[in-house]
Amino acid sequence: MLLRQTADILPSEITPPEIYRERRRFMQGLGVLAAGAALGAAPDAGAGVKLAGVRAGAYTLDEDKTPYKDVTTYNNFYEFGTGKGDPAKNAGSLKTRPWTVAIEGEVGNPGMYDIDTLLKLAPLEERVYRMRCVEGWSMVIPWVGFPLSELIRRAAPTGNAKYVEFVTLNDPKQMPGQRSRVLDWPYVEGLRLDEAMHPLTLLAVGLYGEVLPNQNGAPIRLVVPWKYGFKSAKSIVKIRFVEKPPLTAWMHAAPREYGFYSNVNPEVDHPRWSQAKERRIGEFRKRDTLMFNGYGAQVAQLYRGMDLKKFF
Ligand SMILES: Nc1nc2c(c(=O)[nH]1)N[C@H]1C(S)=C(S)[C@@H](COP(=O)(O)O)O[C@H]1N2
Ligand SMILES: [Mo]
Repeated sequence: MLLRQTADILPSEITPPEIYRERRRFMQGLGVLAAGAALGAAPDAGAGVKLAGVRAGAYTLDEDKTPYKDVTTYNNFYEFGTGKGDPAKNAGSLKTRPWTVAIEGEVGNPGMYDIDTLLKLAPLEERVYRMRCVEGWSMVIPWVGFPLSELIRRAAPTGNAKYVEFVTLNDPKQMPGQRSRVLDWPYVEGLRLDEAMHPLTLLAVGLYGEVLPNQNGAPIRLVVPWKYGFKSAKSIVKIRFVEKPPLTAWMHAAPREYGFYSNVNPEVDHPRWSQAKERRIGEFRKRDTLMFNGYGAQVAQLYRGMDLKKFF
């Protein structure tokens, strides 16, 4: 079943395939693609393809953006290896078309969305967000996407939907890192329904105005800027509405170290290291990590009355 697909389509569209192919032929003529392959760059279909009709979003930042090069070559995406450079090197094997996202569970409108329908679900916005990895590094990334709430509204959660589960593709043929058992695949993440509905919570389909590179979670990934980066699940194939908190991949792997909430909090250390400071990629001197990654004015009320040391 498809969800109100025609009524909600808006004129924001990706570059038509003819133009993309023409550009690719042009670049092939120049030897650009061959050179990229020789350097081991991921031959991902998305790289360099502009997204059309992107509006300036409601949230931006007065901080320098992390260079595109760093955003796309220093990654965590264990499905393609555990080294920071592995995703850029290996994610070329991910096929992002055709791609469907299943909407399941406690909703009035379950169904399958084709990725190209999803791209037209709501106007695409640029959102410049601070991203903080639990490992202690951070970046400022200009994402392109739309609020997850747009999709949730159409899914029409029932009264039993209290949490939302996000599931990444599970296919070791395309994701060679899944042949190793570092995590129990597929990668699963979760949010409380009110966190998922929060206007800051984004479904990202691009960055720097272009289609999302595979290593950043193409064709569609979550972005939750006030939580540690691992909450922002990549290459999503399923969004499930449930009554109980989902068992996330990291909670399953190390329950003492990773809680369900995982809000950025300089006062609650990881059992093996401090979370008080961070290194912004490209900078030398460490910065103080901000409560809720600097988004406290927007999100602190979601956690009023909760002991954040207990609900880490
Ligand atoms: N499916 C999946 N999603 C994932 C990860 C992963 O290994 N697999 N890594 C997470 C972590 S730890 C971080 S910090 C961010 C990194 O996103 P980026 O590489 O786009 O900056 O992706 C998150 N999403
Ligand atoms: Mo991370």
